[in-house]
Amino acid sequence: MKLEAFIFDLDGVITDTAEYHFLAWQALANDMGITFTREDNELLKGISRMESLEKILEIGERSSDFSEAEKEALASKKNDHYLTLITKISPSDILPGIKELLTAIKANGLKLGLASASKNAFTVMDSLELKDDFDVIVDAKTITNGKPDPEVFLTAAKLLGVSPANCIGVEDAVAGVEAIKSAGMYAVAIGAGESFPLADVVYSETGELSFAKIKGLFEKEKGI
Ligand code: B16
Ligand code: MG
Repeated sequence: MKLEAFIFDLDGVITDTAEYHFLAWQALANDMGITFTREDNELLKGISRMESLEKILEIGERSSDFSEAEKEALASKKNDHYLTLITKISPSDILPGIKELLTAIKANGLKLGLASASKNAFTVMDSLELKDDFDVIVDAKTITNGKPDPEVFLTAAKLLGVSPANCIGVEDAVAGVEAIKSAGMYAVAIGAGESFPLADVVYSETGELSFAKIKGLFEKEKGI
């Protein structure tokens, strides 16, 4: 057993697209007369576009008001707005500490994977100029079951040719941490400690991530 790879979530870990998802969902909710708060938005992190819409309709008690075709149109409208919000994304939007962590991972000969629930992951990674730094990118278009199912993390490990037990997953969503743990990986969470009882370690901000510290904690846990 030895550390072989890091597998990162995208939205909320590598860059703060979570804010743009929130703004686009909030605008759509407002149009429908539904109040959608930042607190509500926490429920949407890491889950798919359609599941997110379903949750918003639940919040507004309008779950039975729309046909499947109408829901598709609403989700599309949100995505069009989201795409306009992310046009300005550039490498300066990479969250603090991430570039340094990616550099240290590569310098130590480990593999790098991305496991995102977003269908826009390639677009965002391209804008951040990070696409070529990753050995594999698995997004929502590649998989059948979204987080908290482990499929996206297991697919990344398989494509990297590493055992899940030798991987560290990094996530900002409760559903994402659940997916990492179900995949049998070591879980690093970003956010409020009390939100992540399943995580192996929690940091409140990406700026606190340190390759040496995380590797040390992983090795201690595994008794290496
Ligand atoms: P899209 P991640 C997830 O990405 C987001 O956290 C989640 O809020 C969003 O609903 C989901 O992607 C789908 O995104 O509408 O772009 O396909 O955090 O897993 O990288
Ligand atoms: Mg995320």
